[in-house]
Amino acid sequence: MTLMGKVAVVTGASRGIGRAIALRLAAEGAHVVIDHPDESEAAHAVVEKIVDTGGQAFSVSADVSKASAVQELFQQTLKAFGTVDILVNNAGICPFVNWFDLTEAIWDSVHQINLKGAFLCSQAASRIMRDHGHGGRIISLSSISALVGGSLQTAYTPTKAGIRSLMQSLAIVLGPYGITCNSILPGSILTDINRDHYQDEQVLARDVHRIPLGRLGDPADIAGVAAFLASDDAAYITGADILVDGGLFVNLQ
Ligand code: RM4
Repeated sequence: MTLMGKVAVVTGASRGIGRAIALRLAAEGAHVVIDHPDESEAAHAVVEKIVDTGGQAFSVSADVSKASAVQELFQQTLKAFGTVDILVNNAGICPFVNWFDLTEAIWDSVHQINLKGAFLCSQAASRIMRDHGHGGRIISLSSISALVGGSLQTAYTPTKAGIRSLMQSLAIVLGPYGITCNSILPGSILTDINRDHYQDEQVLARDVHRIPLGRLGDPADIAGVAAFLASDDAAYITGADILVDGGLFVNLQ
């Protein structure tokens, strides 16, 4: 129970990695706000799971790419829980698309949600953390794709590199307020974001073969790292990134 009474906002928390992080932070005693794009049923199920196990949580449908929706998200958080201690920027999309088929609309939607969403939420959360004077944690889901390319992810990989860089810059700006800013870089974690992509058995076998630990990651593999970065044990870590990829990145030959 390393997060007893802390208030956490997790974006994109109705499923996948965001859901796993929300459940883990709640298990550590945090009050959790489940942000979701428009998946009320799934988000409510996460809330129910937390409340049924004695935790406190509620869900908000907020498109993180819209400043007004982000303001509303944090207003509802303040109204319900009085502050914000932890922000997890998890919301993200990753359309797998051929470079020559990539449209402006697809590019814009990926950048609006993944990178602009992290900007808007981090600014709103850090204003509250600064004004309340109790420090805080900003944890952003970057990716192994911040470090390497993806032939079908040409709109997506720049956003993940941008998120990692944003955390590095915010670590400088927000350090004086006791707010740490760090990135988690997942490798290939099986979730809805890539489930269709991995329907191709050959693609799945190729990727698993390259992972020294011999399996795709599970959202729970990420949740524990988020809980650590949110805890007092990570008080002196900021501007850092933690690769959670089963060894995929280092396995060149
Ligand atoms: C990650 C990495 C994974 C992919 C997800 C969607 O950055 O590229 O392989 O499945 O994105």
